Amino acid sequence: MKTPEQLKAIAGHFDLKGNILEIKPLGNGLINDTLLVKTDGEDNYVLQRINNAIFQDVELLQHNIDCATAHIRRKGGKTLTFLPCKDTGKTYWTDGQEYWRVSIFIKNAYTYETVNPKYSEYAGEAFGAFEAMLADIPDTLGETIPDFHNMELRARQLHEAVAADKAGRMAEPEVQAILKDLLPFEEEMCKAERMYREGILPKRICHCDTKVNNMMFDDKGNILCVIDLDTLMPSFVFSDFGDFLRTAANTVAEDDPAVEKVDFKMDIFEAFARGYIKGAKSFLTPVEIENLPYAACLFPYMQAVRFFADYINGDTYYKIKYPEHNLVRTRNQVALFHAAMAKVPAMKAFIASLV
Ligand code: GN1
Ligand code: MG
Repeated sequence: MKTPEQLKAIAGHFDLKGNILEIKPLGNGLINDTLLVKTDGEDNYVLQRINNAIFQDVELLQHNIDCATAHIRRKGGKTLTFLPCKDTGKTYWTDGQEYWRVSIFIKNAYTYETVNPKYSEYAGEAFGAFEAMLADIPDTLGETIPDFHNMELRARQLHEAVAADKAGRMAEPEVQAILKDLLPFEEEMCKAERMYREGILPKRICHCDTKVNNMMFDDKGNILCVIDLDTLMPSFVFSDFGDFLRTAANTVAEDDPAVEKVDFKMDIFEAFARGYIKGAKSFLTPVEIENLPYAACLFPYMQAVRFFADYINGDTYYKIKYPEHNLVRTRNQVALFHAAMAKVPAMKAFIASLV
């Protein structure tokens, strides 16, 4: 952990206005370290250490973000503002080991861990509009984590984790039971990659981390801006549709140990789908629309596989708060996956009623 003086010195590499009063932790991301920099000036700032073990190409990461935020701003949309580093002009600073960046803290904004149907519809429209806005970006963006939402890769990583059994956890009966529960769905869940190879499913610039808490609202429920742009990259629209519902339609948090309480909320699905199709109708193809119910199942499944593989590997990826945290998350996401699968016919009927 850094001392307040060290943090101040890091923030000092950027052109902040005002004097720094205080630097304290902010939010609850699982990957980067995020801090709030309070100043006596007009703006406060967000200081972040980019986890470069996970985002290994920070240059590409910030290139994507610079291009996307500039494009959104050109179109009159609201987005994050990153400050250039005083020495290099780049939107990050590095000492060769750690990577840091600073953005302007958005005032009077609220983030939520849960949403009601009304906010969910706003969020759907906002994420749809976000993708629509980036649909004609002139720059080439790269994958900041290669094959990030590629289910075939995630499945392979699980199989590798099982084979290596680095943490000796394959001996746990529950681990065996979860594996048995997940495997029969693997092929079906990999269908997006197959459709892509067949040329019937496109990749577009997506956000790829549309968790509820990555969207900022004002006090009236208007969307101020989409945040956490690290995973902005070419992907299937299923990423943004599915990952929002994975967090928003779950009756409980993704790491709630009370699996019996997990359910997939259809009112949230309906509201979000209505908003999303409205925001994204300018570019969505029939194949994309038809497969939105699949996306709603794919993301709990993929997240279950990712948490599970991390548990089997000995917790090397996600931050954990207690030893079984990744196992608890896995159980929760498996339950959500089954709950969503049970609602596929209802989801399909609803989507058909919209288009
Ligand atoms: C990570 O850091 P955070 O919480 O925004 C992860 C997402 C997962 C999510 C699960 C780069 O996001 O893909 O869905 O945790 N981000 C990365 O809560 O792996
Ligand atoms: Mg986040």
